[in-house]
Amino acid sequence: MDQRVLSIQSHVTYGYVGGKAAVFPLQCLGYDVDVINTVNFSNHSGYGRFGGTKTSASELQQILQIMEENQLPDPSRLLTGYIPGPEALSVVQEVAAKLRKRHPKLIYLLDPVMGDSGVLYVSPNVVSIYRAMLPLATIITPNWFEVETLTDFRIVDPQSLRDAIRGLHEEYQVPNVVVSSIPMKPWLAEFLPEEIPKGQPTDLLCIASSKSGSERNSAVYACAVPLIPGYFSGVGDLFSALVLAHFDPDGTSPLPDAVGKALTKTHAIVQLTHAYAQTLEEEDRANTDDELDEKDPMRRVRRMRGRELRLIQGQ
Ligand code: PXL
Repeated sequence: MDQRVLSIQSHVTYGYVGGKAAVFPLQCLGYDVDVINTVNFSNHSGYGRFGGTKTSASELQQILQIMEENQLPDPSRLLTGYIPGPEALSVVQEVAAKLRKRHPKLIYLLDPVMGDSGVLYVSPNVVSIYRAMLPLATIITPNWFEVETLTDFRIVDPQSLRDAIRGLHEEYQVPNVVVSSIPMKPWLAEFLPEEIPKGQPTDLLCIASSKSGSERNSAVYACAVPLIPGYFSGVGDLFSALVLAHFDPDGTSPLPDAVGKALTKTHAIVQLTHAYAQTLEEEDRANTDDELDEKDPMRRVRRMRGRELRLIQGQ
């Protein structure tokens, strides 16, 4: 059977974030991808200068309505990412609810893109809408900060981490929770099963937790990935698309297998990108942003350009 994904996330003309990081990998893995752009920007916001438009709620509604009237085929999988405003997110909530009702076996990966490292980069009003959407999802891929924001929990030790994940499974009825790119903290070692290598202090940890309604406890999987220095945009978008693409709950690729494949491939692309960035002029490959950026905005642009994911070269 043909597999069709509806991908609702941002579009940039130049570079690889949002849909530009997700759609090509999905197509390479054999999916037809229907694309709805939530923003239409020149490049990602890390460049400092970026522009274009956000898709309004009524534009989204028009697109979805005509698709419905034309009886275009429904997707078997849904992927939603960066949706910055509450009105547009409410439209996405409606379409997710409709598809879930029509197709109970719909596989919906919801990436609740809200912020990172304590900074919210969407309207605060989207938080409650995401909470209301969680029961529609099959898999969610929040980062650490997004788990804290959704659950209103500060995660400071193994117990608060367990409580936050349990809350997502039980209060919000999410069967599969994947938290990636967690900076390794000493107390996290305690969270890992004995048989899992603890990795290096510089590793990033990925935790996946899977729970069916009838089970009392979730099954938790963890994997440490070597950290590659520098900030690369779009990595989370690529990772989420690959988790969705590889997830096969009734076959050979349940959650831990899908996450393993997605981690391996995402790591390979970041490695390729890092190796490319190393070939650039010294000042264009620096990994930290310093005060010189203020004096020379083009330097920031060159740094960002050199760190666009090498997705095509790594296909
Ligand atoms: O998830 C990364 C991302 C997606 N979309 C847009 C962005 C970014 C990161 O900067 O600017 C528009």
